[in-house]
Amino acid sequence: MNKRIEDVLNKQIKAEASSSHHYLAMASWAEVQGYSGVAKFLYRQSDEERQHMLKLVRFINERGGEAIIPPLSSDAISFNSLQEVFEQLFEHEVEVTRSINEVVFICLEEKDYTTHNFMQWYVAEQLEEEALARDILDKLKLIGNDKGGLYLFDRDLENFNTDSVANGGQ
Ligand code: OFO
Repeated sequence: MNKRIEDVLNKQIKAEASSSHHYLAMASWAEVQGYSGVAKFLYRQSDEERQHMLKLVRFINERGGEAIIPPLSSDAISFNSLQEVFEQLFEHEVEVTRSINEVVFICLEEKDYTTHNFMQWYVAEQLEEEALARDILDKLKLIGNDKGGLYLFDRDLENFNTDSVANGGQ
């Protein structure tokens, strides 16, 4: 496998692993705060990001490269509010979109059309995930500190079906 492609895909593995890990921390925080719907949504998002990572691991290994599973960062992850959780989630998604675009750019530079084709799934997925994150954040901004609004928000996320947004590449 082309070394430059292998390196940039391994960088993408790290980005997906980091998303999964952060969303897990967010889910656990939300659960402790009593936001069970938000927690359910975030646990599922975390699982999906792990699937995105695994899809890359298998792709690299099957094509003769070597996937690198990154170590966990020792940085503490903490949140003070639901709004902060979803601000961080949105920023994460924007960063992941940027890094996917970089992979696609390098695929074209290296004329690796197989990997370019493989990455199109991520491009489409990321478009939806970023839009969803922006939408959720906008809603939270409207709700502000209104307790009734936050209650309904939590209930909405409880029933949110992310399968239409992403199925983790399965
Ligand atoms: Fe992996 O799709 Fe979002 O980050």
